[in-house]
Amino acid sequence: MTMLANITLAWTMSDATSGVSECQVAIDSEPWILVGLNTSHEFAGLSEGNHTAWLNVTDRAGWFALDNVTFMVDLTPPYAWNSMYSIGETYVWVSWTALDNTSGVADVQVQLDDDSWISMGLEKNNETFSGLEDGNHAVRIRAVDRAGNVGPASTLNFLIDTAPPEIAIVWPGDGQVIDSSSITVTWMMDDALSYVSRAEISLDGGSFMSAGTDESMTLEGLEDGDHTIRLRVIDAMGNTAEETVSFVVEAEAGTSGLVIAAIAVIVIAAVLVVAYVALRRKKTPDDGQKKT
Ligand SMILES: [Ca+2]
Ligand SMILES: [Ca+2]
Repeated sequence: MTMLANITLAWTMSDATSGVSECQVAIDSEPWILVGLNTSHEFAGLSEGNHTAWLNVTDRAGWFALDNVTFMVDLTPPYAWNSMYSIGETYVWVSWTALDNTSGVADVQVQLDDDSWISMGLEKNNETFSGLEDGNHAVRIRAVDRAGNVGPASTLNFLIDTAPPEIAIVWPGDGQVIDSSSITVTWMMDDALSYVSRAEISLDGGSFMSAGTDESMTLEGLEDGDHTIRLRVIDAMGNTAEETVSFVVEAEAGTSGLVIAAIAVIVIAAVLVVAYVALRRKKTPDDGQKKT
C-alpha cells in the first residue's frame, strides 16, 4: 500500500499599484491550477519523497511573480533498536542504532521502566542507568524522524538480582552425633528473584564439590571425630549464600559396645564356670569321705 499525504500550500500576496488579479498553483511538473484570490490550496495524494510547489501571482496590469517551495513527504516511521547491552549488579548499559530511509532520524528517545522518555539526540548512541533496585526492569528505545513520525519502541527486559539464595541445611543438625561413616547431607534452597544455579559442598575445609541443582549429597568414609560441612549455593547472577554445620561421627563406638557386651558375656560365663567348679570341689571331698 502506497501511503499518500495531503499538503496545504499557504501564501501571502500584495500588489501596491493595480492589485492582484489571480493566482495559480502547481505541484511538481503538473499543470497550473487557477485558484482566484485564495491564499491557500491543498494538494491531495502526494507520494513520499521530494516535491516542489509553485505559486504564480498576476496583477491587473498583467505582471506576474513566481515563487516556489521544496519539501519532503515522509510518512514512514523510523526504527531504533537496542544493538548491545550489558547488565551489571545494579545497572544496565544499552546502546542503539536508529534508521530512517525517508527524511532521516531527528532524535532517539530512551525510557527506563515507567519514567519519562529522555531525548538522546543524535550525538549519543548509548546510556547507562545505575542504582537500579532488585526486580524486573525494562529499557525502551525509539526514534523520531525529521517529519515527526515516532517509531515503535524496541524493548530490553532484564532482571536485577543482588539477593543471595535462601538456604537451610536439613541434615545433619548442628552438633549431631552420627553412628555411621556415611552421611547424606540434605538441604533446601530457593531464589526469589532469579534461580539457583548450583550447590556445592565442602567437607572439613576441603575443596567444594558440585551437587548441581540437587538438594542432597552422600559423603562416605568419614572417620570418627568432629566434622564440618560448608554448603554454598549460587544463584543465576552469581550471588552466594553459605551455611556451615558441625557434627560428630562415632561409627566405631557401636562396635566397641558389642565387644564390651561380648566380653561381659564371656566374663559372666567364666564366673559361672568357676562357681560350678568350686561347687564340685566342695562336694568331692564329702563323696570321697563316704567312700573311705
Ligand atoms: Ca521517516
Ligand atoms: Ca538471587
